[in-house]
Amino acid sequence: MSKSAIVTGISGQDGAYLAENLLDRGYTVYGTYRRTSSVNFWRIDELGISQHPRLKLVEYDLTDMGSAIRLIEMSQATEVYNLAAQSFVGVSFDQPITTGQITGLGAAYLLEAIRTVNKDIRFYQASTSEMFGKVQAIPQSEDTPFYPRSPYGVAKLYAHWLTVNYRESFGIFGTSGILFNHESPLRGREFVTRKITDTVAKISQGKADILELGNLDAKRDWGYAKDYVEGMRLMLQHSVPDTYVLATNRTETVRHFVELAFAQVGIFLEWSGREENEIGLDPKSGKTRVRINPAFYRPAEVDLLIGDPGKAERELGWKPTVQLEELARLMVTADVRRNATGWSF
Ligand code: NDP
Ligand code: GDR
Repeated sequence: MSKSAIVTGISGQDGAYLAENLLDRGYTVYGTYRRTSSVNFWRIDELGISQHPRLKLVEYDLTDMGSAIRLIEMSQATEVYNLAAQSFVGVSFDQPITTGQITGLGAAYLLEAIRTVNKDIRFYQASTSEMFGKVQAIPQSEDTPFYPRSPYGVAKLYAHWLTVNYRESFGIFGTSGILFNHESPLRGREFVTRKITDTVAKISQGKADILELGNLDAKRDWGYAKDYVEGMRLMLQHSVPDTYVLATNRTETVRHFVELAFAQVGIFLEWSGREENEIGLDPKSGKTRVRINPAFYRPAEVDLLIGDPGKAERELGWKPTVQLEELARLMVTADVRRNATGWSF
């Protein structure tokens, strides 16, 4: 009989790639989504798996204990990947309580259901480098102290520690993956890389004039989402539950990613001005293509993230395979194609 796994947040970037990965390996995947008047499955449609006979789409409320128990019972799953979350850091400052309920407590309902129904189920919690926030060491590893800088980071820290606590208190196979930023053509457009690549594609086709951004100096360790979902899978195949960092160990500024993306369409930006007055100019056309909009600044920023994936490399054999230059190319290419056909999510 094929293995069954639950993937919460099937409509998101990682949910879609993880489902694809597990289906390819013969799993039956129970992918959960939230009830809305019109559910959007564009990512699993784009991957061509939405009609897969072993993909079961299940409506699921992350904050309903009964739903959690029924989901675990009905699916007979042996692995649960908890990916669903209010995952946008910026929004969490405006919606801290909802973020806590979904991103934090959402994990608690699943852990309680596992504890109640079947303690042998393996649980993966989607933890984040945002828990390091105001970083206490460079690079950040599993041993670096946490200091979250947003309600999102705080909520994720609750879910992380609860996973560790259920491991230690109840012997549950609870594993926490502390993943650094990972991107792809399936990234949501509210996140900075995809906002950049989508706008660059539109500018290259005369469909937009300018890209407005917040803090260009923030530094992130960006990897490729498909590599990272494989890391999640490997964590649940390991002999013992644990905590692992997945990262590339390279950090770059938002400004650098902007340059990489524009270069893909033959625009080599020149920067002038400082801070809120900084602009990125296309010297060929003489047009300003990048401008700062303070509305995109955050009340508290995470300035620099760079992860040490050494433990995952040693114990899981995991390695990132895609460099940032290639990632920018993949994303701009996808957005150029989408925008050319008038389709753009
Ligand atoms: P996405 O934002 O692309 O996907 C989030 C998923 O959660 C979507 O399926 C979304 O559904 C669902 N969701 C959001 N709010 C609710 C809600 N109220 N009830 C039910 N479902 C909800 O995130 P990613 O795929 O990028 O990330 C996956 C997980 O990994 C998240 O938990 C994220 O916080 C975490 N993470 C991500 C990193 C990254 O760089 N991508 C790095 C580290 C951690 P809908 O489509 O309906 O909105
Ligand atoms: P992040 O990703 O907050 O790191 O969280 P995001 O892409 O939103 O921001 C990265 C950095 O870019 C700066 N920035 C902007 N960000 C957005 N979204 N829009 C802008 O216009 C803009 N201008 C500058 C931000 O200030 C920030 O410094 C992501 C999410 O996927 C989380 O769920 C995940 O946990 C972490 O990555 C790891």
